Amino acid sequence: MKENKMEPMLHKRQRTSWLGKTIYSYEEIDSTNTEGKRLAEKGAPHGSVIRAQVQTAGRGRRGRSWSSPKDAGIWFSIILRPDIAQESAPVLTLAAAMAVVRAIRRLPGAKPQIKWPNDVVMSGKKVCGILTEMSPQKEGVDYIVVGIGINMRQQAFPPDIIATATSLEQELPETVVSGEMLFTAVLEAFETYYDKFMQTGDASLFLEEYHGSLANKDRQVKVLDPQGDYEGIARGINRRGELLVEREGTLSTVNAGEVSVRGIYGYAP
Ligand code: BTX
Repeated sequence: MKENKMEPMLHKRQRTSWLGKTIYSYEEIDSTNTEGKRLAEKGAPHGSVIRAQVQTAGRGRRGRSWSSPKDAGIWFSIILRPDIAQESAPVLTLAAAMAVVRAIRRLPGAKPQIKWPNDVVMSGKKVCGILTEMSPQKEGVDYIVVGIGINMRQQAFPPDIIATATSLEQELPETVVSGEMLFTAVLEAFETYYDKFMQTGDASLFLEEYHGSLANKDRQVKVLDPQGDYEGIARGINRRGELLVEREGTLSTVNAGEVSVRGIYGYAP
């Protein structure tokens, strides 16, 4: 199928019931999240997926960039239009991380874990990042774009991330990874976790499963808090998706922001 740089190919899928029924597929785009927002503003329906072979301006959180070389990974975004409170939106990042973990676990020998809130790691390095962006309205949300980037084929990374990034091919040199199968598996799994989320409006229906994949759990963490950084032991998440950090016998909740886990990405004071 021929794809045009400017005009997306539209694909229809069968294996999910509502997610990815329409897929906007680009050879090249600035960022699938940015395009997702543009399409959502024009009325693209719930469950639309935007995918690109290369992103020229892939984005992370807080203006950071996301390295997205051509065909080296799966770079895509999902448009969602749930009837939920704005405070519930961050749980979708957790649902997406669960979906990626479940899909990667299908690969023989793979042991992915979640680094709360938005990374999936293998051997302590980032193999996937998730960026959830919301368009609020007076009550609730207009739409949410959940962007997922999974590193697949990189054998090398730019110098600034070489120590912290990894790819499926680096982690599983013996395994032939099909990008299409992985992409489909993530969509199928995301649909499952999203539907659980919508039953309760929170993470309660996948909380225990989440804890089983949480790299932070019972580990020393450093919370970079605007009111002052502190360290403690991460004990898991609550149903709102907040991280529970124990310090001096009391539990604090961390609802967003930066959390370093000792031993992951070099936090080793
Ligand atoms: P983040 O802010 O948690 O992480 C961004 C940081 O991760 C960067 O500052 C850099 O240090 C590191 N990094 C950059 N590229 C990579 C990479 N390929 N692998 C590992 N580490 C990297 C994470 O934000 C959220 C990323 C979401 C990416 C998806 S791709 C599809 C969608 N479109 C889009 O523009 N973003 C999302």
